[in-house]
Amino acid sequence: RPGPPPAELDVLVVGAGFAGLYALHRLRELGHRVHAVEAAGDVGGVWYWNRYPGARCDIESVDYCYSFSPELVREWDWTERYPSQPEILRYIDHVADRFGLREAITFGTRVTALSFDEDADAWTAETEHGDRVTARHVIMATGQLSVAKPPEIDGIADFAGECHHTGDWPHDGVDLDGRRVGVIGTGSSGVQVIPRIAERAGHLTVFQRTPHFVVPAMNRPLDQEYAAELKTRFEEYREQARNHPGGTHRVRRPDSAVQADPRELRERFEEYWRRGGPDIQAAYRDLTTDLAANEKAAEFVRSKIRELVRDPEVAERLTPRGYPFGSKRLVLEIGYYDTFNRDNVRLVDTRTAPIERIEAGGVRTGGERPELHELDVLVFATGFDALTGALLKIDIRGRGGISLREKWAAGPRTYLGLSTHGFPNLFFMAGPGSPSVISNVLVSIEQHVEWVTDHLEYLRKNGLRRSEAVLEKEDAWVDHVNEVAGATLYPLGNSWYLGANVPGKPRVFMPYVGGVGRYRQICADVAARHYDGFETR
Ligand code: NA7
Repeated sequence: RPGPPPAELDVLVVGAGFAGLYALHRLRELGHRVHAVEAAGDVGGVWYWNRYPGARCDIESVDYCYSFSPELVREWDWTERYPSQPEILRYIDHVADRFGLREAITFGTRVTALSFDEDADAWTAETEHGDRVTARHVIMATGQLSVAKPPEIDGIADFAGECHHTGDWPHDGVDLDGRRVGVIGTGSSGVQVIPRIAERAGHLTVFQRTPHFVVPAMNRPLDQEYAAELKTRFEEYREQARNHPGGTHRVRRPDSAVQADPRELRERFEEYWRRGGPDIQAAYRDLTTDLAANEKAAEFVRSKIRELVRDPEVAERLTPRGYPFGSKRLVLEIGYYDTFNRDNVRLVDTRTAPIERIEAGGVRTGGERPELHELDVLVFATGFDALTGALLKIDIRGRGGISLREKWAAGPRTYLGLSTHGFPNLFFMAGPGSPSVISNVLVSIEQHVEWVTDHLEYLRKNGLRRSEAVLEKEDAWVDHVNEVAGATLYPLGNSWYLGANVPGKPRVFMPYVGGVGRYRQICADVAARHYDGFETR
């Protein structure tokens, strides 16, 4: 284990993924005494842990990158439309080297507790190794999808074979060749890993609870001429994304799917399908807000599944119904549907054949035809305790010893997704109540880091030691987050956006879907009004 973190800091950064690294870099440039503590053995955050075969980002590489350094933009070349996990990790590795960040990071060390000392106006952090760090401010860059959530099924410990979660994949890989493999979960991770396992396994059993809406990624080598041209105007290109509702360049077509001529509708959806990627959600203006319009897109995807999957019964099992298209995050595929045309792959629908327990030999399902699915390797692609999981894993105590776990027992409450009343000088990157998880997260992360570091500069210049979100402003923000979500179809999907995948987690729609550009403007206005809504002293 490397040396412990410094005992006294201006700012402690927790986490060394995309957000933590940029926060560390910017604060160091501004002359703060700053250091990061990271549980993993190296930089990368989710990309350090999610090493399963097929792991890939569902945001295009030319967008899934930092923009703060023009030199970095110029010197890095992506190779594919959607970047693979190894390529993203190489990029982050390059960033860490280029800006000499590793020397300011303590790896292999988990922060276990944080408590605020009101007299000192400072936080004390404790780590799993017994280190104690005092810092005026703490930036929580702990990730939105960083706490892997295994399924709650009896008997997992009895399984005699190997068992792995996609979000915590062994670094030396898993031997899949010729083996009997089972995958539980068919969200983004499942849809990525399933085709890659099917190519290698002797037999693959896929356990599906809810069919997701899955559309082609149409991944391909990145057109290098296009990439080079983009570099010549990258700042302008990125500025457009910063002011766009999704932090992207997606153009929402202005007409309504409900009024469209059926043939034209089909042709338009086909065009988006061929192009690949999630832009199909913007094929008509009302797909995310109007159920009848949404159903047209849903019906199109269902028709594609019937075309692509040879066995009609399997196609039917893969067909999503009963919730709106796009209300769970749209899943991008590379060879997913075709996997179910292979002889060595079987799809088990756990709604009709529920998983009863895991046994030494495999997975036992019930229903009309109870069965033991014998397996050598079991893969959980069951998702994450999203947005709040990593924050609530740490025992965070604010003013008067109040605990964040208690404060958020009925769901997270933040002001701007950046901070929470009762916990001064504590800032969240990509927190609940921010648009990050529903946007190009790199655009959101840069905004969070820049806003918070500007705020810390403001406090320093004005000799202020404490900044705390005002309760009424926080309440108003939570109401606003709910109000804008309520005007969309998002809350109708049983997704991790709502905490629905974690039994017992409060059902609260957590991301801010009011738009990245609008959010950015709100945050800028707050700053311009001397950080209105923050009580400083
Ligand atoms: P997701 O999207 O939360 O998907 C998890 C999948 O696991 C989903 O299909 C779940 O079914 C399934 N699941 C979870 N628990 C169980 C149990 N107990 N039994 C059967 N099936 C289960 O996680 P991902 O890792 O795929 O993706 C997360 C995000 O990462 C993604 O949106 C991208 O932004 C990147 P359910 O739908 O809940 O019925």
